[in-house]
This record gives sequence, C-alpha cells and structure tokens, in this order.
Amino acid sequence: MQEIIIIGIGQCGIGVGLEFIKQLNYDHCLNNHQELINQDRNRQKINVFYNENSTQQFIPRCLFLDLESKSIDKLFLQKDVIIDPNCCFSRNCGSGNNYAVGRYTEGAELMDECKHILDKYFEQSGNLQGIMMFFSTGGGSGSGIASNLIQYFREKDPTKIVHCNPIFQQGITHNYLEIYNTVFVMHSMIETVDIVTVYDNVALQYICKINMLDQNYDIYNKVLAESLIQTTASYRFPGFINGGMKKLALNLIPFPRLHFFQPSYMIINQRNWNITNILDKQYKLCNFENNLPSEYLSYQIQLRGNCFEIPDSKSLLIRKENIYQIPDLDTHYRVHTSVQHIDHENIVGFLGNSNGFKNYLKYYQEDFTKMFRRKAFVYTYQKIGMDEMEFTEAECNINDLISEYGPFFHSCCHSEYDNYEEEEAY
Ligand SMILES: Nc1nc2c(ncn2[C@@H]2O[C@H](COP(=O)(O)OP(=O)(O)O)[C@@H](O)[C@H]2O)c(=O)[nH]1
Ligand SMILES: [Mg+2]
Repeated sequence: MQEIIIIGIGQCGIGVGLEFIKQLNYDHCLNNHQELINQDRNRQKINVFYNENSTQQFIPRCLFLDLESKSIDKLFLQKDVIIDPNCCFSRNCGSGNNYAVGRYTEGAELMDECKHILDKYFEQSGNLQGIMMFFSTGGGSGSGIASNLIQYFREKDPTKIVHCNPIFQQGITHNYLEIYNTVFVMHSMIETVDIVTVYDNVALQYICKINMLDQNYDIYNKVLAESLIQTTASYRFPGFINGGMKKLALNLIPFPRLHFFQPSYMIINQRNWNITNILDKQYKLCNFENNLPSEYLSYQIQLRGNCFEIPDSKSLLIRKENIYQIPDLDTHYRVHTSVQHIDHENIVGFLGNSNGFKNYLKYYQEDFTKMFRRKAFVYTYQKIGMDEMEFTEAECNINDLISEYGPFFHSCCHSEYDNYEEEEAY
C-alpha cells in the first residue's frame, strides 16, 4: 500500500509533525475521532499515512521523540487529533542545545524504545515506501536523534526512502551551538538520506510578513505543512500520474549527493486557468533567492484541481536557460496532477533541485570554520564524548557539497530539450 511513517523530533519537529497530521486529517475529511466524514472523498490511498483500526478510525502512523516532556505532553492535549500514546517518547533532561547529547548520550538511550515501534510499523506495512522526518537543525534533540535514526534506517533497510524535512534558521541564531549542530546533521543528511526538503524559519517569517499573517511558530508550521500537503498529494490521492517517494527521488536526483529540494506553492482561486496563464506567477514559484542566480538540475510541478489535460510541455519549461541540461538524460522535470484540495479550486506546487542551496550553505560553512579554527565551544561537545575528528569530517563534507553544486554552466551542454515523457500510472 506504499505506507509512510511520520517522525517528529524535538520541540520543532513535534510542532511541525503535529500540524502536518492535522492538515492531513482535514484533507482526507477525517473528524476529531479520526473517522471519515465524507465517504465520497477518495480513500483509495488513505493508508499511506494512516493505519485503520477495528473501529474504522484512521490513526496516523507516527513516532514523536523529545528529550523534554513539554512538547510530548502537548500532543495528548490536542482535541482535534488522536495520536497513539505508545508512539511518543520523552525524557526529562533536555539537550542543552547540544548535538552530542541527542546523538550519543540521552538521545541514544531513547533509541531502543523507538526501534521497537519502528520494527512494528515495518512488520505491519505491506509495502512500506519510506520515512518522513521533521526536526530543527539547530536543536540538540532534533539534530542528534535524527542522525541516529538516519543511521538506523540505512542499516535496517537501504531500499526504503528516507525523506528529511529539516527546519533551518539562517542568520537569526539564538545560540552559537546551532551552527555546529546544523553542520553535524547536514553531514548525516548528505551521506545517507535520499531526499531532503529544506525549510527555513527566516523564509517562513518573510512569507508570513508579505502575506500579512502573524509571525509565530504556529503560523510558520501551518505554512510549512500546507506546502507538504501539496508535495504529498500525489502520494495520497489517485491522479493523472501517480507519484511515490521512490519516483520522486528517481526523477529529480541525477547525482546522489545533490538531493536538497526547495519547495514552494501557490493557491489559484479562479476558474478557467491553465498553465500558460499562470506562467508569470510561476517565476515566483521557483525563485530560490531573489538576488542570487540559481540553476536548476531538475524540478517537479504538482497540480491539484481541475487541470487534468496534459499541459503543453513547452509552457512548463521555466527560464529554460537556467536549467542544466544533463547530456542524454531526460529526468529534469516532471508534472503530477491529483485530486482537488477541499478548500481550494486549484493549487500549484513546486519542488526544485537548484544549486542556489550552495549559497545558503556557505553561510553555515563560513561561521563553522571561524568558530572551529578557534576551537570555540568545542569542549562542550568533547566532554560528552565527541571526537574532534567529527568536526573536521563534517566540515570537509560540507565543503565538498558546496563545490559539487556548481556552477554547472561551465560544464553543461545546452540542447533543445522539451520532450514531455508520459508515464504509466501504477
Ligand atoms: N518552525 C518552527 N521552528 C521552531 C519551532 N520550535 C522551535 N523552533 C526553532 O527550532 C530551533 C530550536 O530547536 P528545538 O526544536 O527547540 O530544539 P530541540 O528540541 O533540542 O530539537 C530554534 O531555532 C527555534 O527557533 C516550531 O514549532 N516551528
Ligand atoms: Mg528541546
């Protein structure tokens, strides 16, 4: 059935994971008791994120972990969503914003309990496609425990897709350790994760500001979850082309280490739209950073709503000169369409694999190097048992990734390419 497990780690991960589940409930028309209220809504693929129990309730297939009990306790106070308490684990020690605590000491001790739940999910699922993880890169619990889990999944079953949704916090760091934590967890994500969708609190803050929304974590999490609802729509509903995590990875990742996506989405509440007449707006969909030029290795557009004719492939090529043409490969863009959102006439979502990400990473790399050269705060990690070698390895890995991200244009060959390849639905 192509099942997916949702994992939220640390305060941020739990907040985002919970909001994602709430929006899933809404999109699938489940009530506060997790029962289907709209039987007409397509339920063919509802089991992707839920297990159905004997009383026809759809319980989300999730796992929540934290080193403080506050966020986990909050999960049980929710009135509009039911989370299985057996899938939530916490300690009462805190991580002190230290990656080493999440990775080696307190966080590692949590692993036994959660492996038990994960093994159960693996056994129950007929055809598990992968894992979706949420965590902040700056937090100690989030980054450390996520690294442990990433390693666990790789050893357990390398065929399952691990999709991380890290929340970065570029530039408004409350704590210097966030720079280190981010680089450490990036090190794990570069090596062993299949797909990473990058979110950033500063970008979310900006999005809320220009859309005149309040600026707080609850609202950021709502915006973030809406974008995820869009990305996952093709997994959850039948559509013109049915997607899955494996297909996404296969189609959009030409080089295995370059698997960092930038998401965006746009709601179009007007009838009679087509891809061509939203093209102008589409430019905004794929501008990763306003001032810095980005080249796209690949991208995917997801359409939800009444746009079920095959869009003209030429009109879908966005700023053609900015797309890196991989010689003899035709994997650089895909279109998915699926069932309409219950609130909106149409939504267009976008996932781009662009080298704009390297400019973003440079910020962390520079600060990391500055701090590490002076051995600033290194002792806080060493006293928990981390080796200085790990700092050096993580730094090298980030440097390598930045250089692998281009610029591509020097080596690329431009060809007239605008074939839209039709896939068979499965
Ligand atoms: N978007 C978002 N960011 C959060 C949330 N909670 C905390 N953060 C950010 O995450 C970072 C700290 O991570 P946190 O999750 O509290 O640490 P952890 O519990 O040790 O993993 C800080 O940069 C916060 O600004 C949340 O609910 N939503
Ligand atoms: Mg915490």
